[in-house]
Amino acid sequence: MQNPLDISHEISSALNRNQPVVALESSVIAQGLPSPANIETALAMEQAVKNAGAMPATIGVIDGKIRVGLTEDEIKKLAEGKAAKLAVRDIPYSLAKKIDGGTTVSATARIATIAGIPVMATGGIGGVHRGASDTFDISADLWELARTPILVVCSGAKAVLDIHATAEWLETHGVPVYGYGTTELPAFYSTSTGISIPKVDDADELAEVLKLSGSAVGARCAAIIAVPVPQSDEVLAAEHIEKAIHEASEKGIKGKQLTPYLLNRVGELTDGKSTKSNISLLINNAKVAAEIACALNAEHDRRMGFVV
Ligand code: PSU
Ligand code: MN
Repeated sequence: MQNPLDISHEISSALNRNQPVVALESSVIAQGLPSPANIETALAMEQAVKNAGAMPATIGVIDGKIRVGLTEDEIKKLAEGKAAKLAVRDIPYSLAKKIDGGTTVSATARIATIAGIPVMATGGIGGVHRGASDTFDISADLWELARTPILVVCSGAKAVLDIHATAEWLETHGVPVYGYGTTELPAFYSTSTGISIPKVDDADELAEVLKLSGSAVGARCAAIIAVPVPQSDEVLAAEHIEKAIHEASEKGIKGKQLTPYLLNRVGELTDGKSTKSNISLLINNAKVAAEIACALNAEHDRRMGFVV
């Protein structure tokens, strides 16, 4: 049987030469953003990674292959509105049945780790949904983060979630969350949750902490790097979010449809302001992820004695 993991030539040679690579998820292209903003944002995220000196590897499933390093045409294909939303458990079936799909944080984290890419970027991770004590709706992202050693650069958990319950879940499962220049867990479109997190000032300081995660406590899980949305694009959308959640429950929307429905509906209710904020934080997170990937590489080179 052929290996279903298909890493582009450019990315595998970058990894072999130990150059910085950043993995990017594609559920945000397939389900998270409206068209054509989804294609524009995916390409802008790749460009932001390149501008910061790293190589982007957007991950998705196309024609029965897990592609690490989607081409522009493949990104466009996932953006057409027909692609599936793929968490880790959905990948084998999508490969066997040749169902094209965008990978969520959970699937992207797992695939990136198998491919040897230590850093990924997204907008906001999935988490504990409001009302989860009745619905049990907790994103597969969380379990994956508890068992997959990758850095996830994001703006916290998505604002439509129960952020406090999500933060508790991460604490219980030992997944560290570091604030990138902030002492407060951001809330996706907005910067404030009142939840305190340890702050790192820059990529070099983070690289030092991560080195100690391995050497001091043998950490085997992910680390979340929480980056606030750029201030000029912050949106306070609490009432619109409540309304969207209420409508979703009235319409019986649940399961994997819920998050895309809420993001889209909040976008409509805020006249596109939340979508603009989402795009801004996605591009900024891609840039920060690249800076971190470069700092981790420099740290690695120092340890290997290449740089004194
Ligand atoms: N970040 C965004 N937009 C998105 C997502 C993240 O700015 O659409 C996606 C990620 O792929 C994440 C998924 O894994 O939403 C969570 O979906 P769920 O709550 O169904 O697990
Ligand atoms: Mn869910």
